[in-house]
Amino acid sequence: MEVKNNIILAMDLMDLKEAERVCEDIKDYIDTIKIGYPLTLAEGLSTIGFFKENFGYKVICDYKVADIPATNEKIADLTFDAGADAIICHGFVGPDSVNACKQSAENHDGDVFLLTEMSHPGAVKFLQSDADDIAKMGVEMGITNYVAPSTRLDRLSEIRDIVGDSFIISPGVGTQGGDPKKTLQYSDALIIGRSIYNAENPKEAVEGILKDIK
Ligand code: OMP
Repeated sequence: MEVKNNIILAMDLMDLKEAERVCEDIKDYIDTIKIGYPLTLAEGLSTIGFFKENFGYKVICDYKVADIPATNEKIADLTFDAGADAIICHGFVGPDSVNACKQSAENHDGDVFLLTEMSHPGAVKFLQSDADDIAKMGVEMGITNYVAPSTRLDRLSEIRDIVGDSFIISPGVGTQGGDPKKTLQYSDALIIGRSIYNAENPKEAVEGILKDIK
């Protein structure tokens, strides 16, 4: 996946009108948006098509799919049928569940992103100890897209070593404390939400980040 300016907007506003206003503001700089449960549950699955049709965005659906294979397949099929370009799934559920998302992605000409370690402090308690194995499993399965944290650069660097030249996208920049430029030493694109969509001037916020990473 190509991501313009190495920035993916995490659109977690829960009002489509507000989301549209932010997207209008930053559309010259951004061509890839990530939507998750907040906006989807508030406004529906049709928001995927809304962003594609009105802004031409590539849409990554962050549903952190983590169920048995049969249920994962249903979730992923619905997501791709609604127009998503990619879906994020959890790895801790094991290869059969991840494979259900991968198969669905392949059937729809889409991408699957495997979430390895998460960016928040609580991820240290359970997920961190398994994150390298999750990434190794992804490599064995032929997965070429990963999500790994900008908030722990040592961990991001280890995951980069494991997944080689796969595509990594990294959340945690800005509000969660991650540094954009340092993150891009290991990662291909930044996932950024609140520091853009909550900014008084989202366009200036993006311009500020771009200045930082150039
Ligand atoms: P901000 O913290 O507002 O920039 O948003 C970060 C976005 O990335 C949110 O949509 C989170 O749900 C998401 N995210 C994380 O923050 N940490 C992770 O480990 C994984 C994700 C994700 O899968 O996108």
